[in-house]
Amino acid sequence: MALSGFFSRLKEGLSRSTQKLSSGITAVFTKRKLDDAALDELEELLIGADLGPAAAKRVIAAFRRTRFGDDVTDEEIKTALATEITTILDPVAKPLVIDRGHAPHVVLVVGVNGTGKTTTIGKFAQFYREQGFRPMLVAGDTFRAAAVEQLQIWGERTGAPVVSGKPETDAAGLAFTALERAKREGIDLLLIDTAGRLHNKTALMDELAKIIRVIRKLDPTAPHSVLLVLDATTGQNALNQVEVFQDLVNVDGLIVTKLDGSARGGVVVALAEEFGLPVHAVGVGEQAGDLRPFIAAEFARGLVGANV
Ligand SMILES: Nc1nc2c(ncn2[C@@H]2O[C@H](COP(=O)(O)OP(=O)(O)OP(=O)(O)O)[C@@H](O)[C@H]2O)c(=O)[nH]1
Ligand SMILES: [Mg+2]
Repeated sequence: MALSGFFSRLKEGLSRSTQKLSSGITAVFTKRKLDDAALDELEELLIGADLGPAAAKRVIAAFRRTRFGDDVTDEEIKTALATEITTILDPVAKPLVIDRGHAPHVVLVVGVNGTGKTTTIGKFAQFYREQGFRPMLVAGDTFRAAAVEQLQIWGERTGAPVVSGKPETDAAGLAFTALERAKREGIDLLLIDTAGRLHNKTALMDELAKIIRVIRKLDPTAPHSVLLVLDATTGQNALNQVEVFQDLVNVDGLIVTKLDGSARGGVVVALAEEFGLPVHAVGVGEQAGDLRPFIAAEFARGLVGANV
C-alpha cells in the first residue's frame, strides 16, 4: 500500500481522537484569541484525547512561548500543535533493525492477551521477507491450542517456516529447539510468540524468564529484541501494561496495534512522553501488509486533524 493510502487509513482510525480534538480546537479558537483560558481549554482537550497530563503540559508550555497573532486560524493552531506533538514522537520513531550478524536475530514478542502479538509476528514475517530476510516463527504460546494453528496459518500465508509443539509443550524447550534449527538452516530472524495470559503474573514471569535463560545457552546475546505489543484501543491502560511488562522483562521496543479501528491514538504520545521506548511499527489492520513504520510527523498531523 502506498504511504498516502496508509496515512488515510491511519487518519480514519484516528478519527475518534481527531474529531474530538479537531472540533474542540475549532470551538475554542473561534470564540477568542489564544489567551490563557483558551490554552487551559486546549490542555484539557489534549488530556481528553489520551495524550496524558505530562505531554499535554509540554505542548501547552511550548504554545505559551509562541507568539500567535490575534488573527490566528484554527488550521494554523492545528499545524502548530502537530509540530509540537512531532517533537515528542520523533525520538521514539525508530524502525526495528534486524542484524544479520546475529544469525539469527532473535525477537521475543510479549504482551497481554488479544493485543495482536500473533498477528504482528505474521505481519513481521511478511515485511521482512519482502526485505530479503529469512524469518522463522516459533509458536511459543503453548497455552492455547488455537494459538499454534493461528501461527501456522501465518506461516503458510507468508512462506515462513513455523516451529510448534503439542499443546502444553514447554515453551522454553520449544524456543531452544527452534533456535538450534534456525542456526542450522541459515535463518536471519527468529520471531518467538508467547502466551498473553498464564495463570498469574508470576507464572508469566517464570515462563518468559525461562525462555530467555534457555535460548541464552545457544546464544548469550539473545533475545536481541524484546517487543511489547499494545492495543491502542485500550487507551491509558496501555501505560499500565508497559509498567507491568517492564517488571517482567527488559522491554526494548513497542508495537502499537489497532490504530485503524476506533483507536485512541493519543496514547502513543503519552507512551512516548512517559517511557521513551522506541515505537517500531504500528498496526493498521488484520492483513499481512497492515504493519507500517511509525512516522512521527504524519501520525501527529493525523491525530490533530491537520491538513497534510
Ligand atoms: N483492526 C485490527 N485488528 C488487529 C490488529 N492487530 C491484531 N488485530 C486483531 O486482534 C485480534 C487479536 O490478535 P492476536 O494476534 O490473536 O492477539 P494476541 O496478542 O496474539 O492474543 P493472544 O494470543 O490471545 O494473547 C485478532 O482478531 C487480530 O486479527 C490491527 O492492527 N488492527
Ligand atoms: Mg497470540
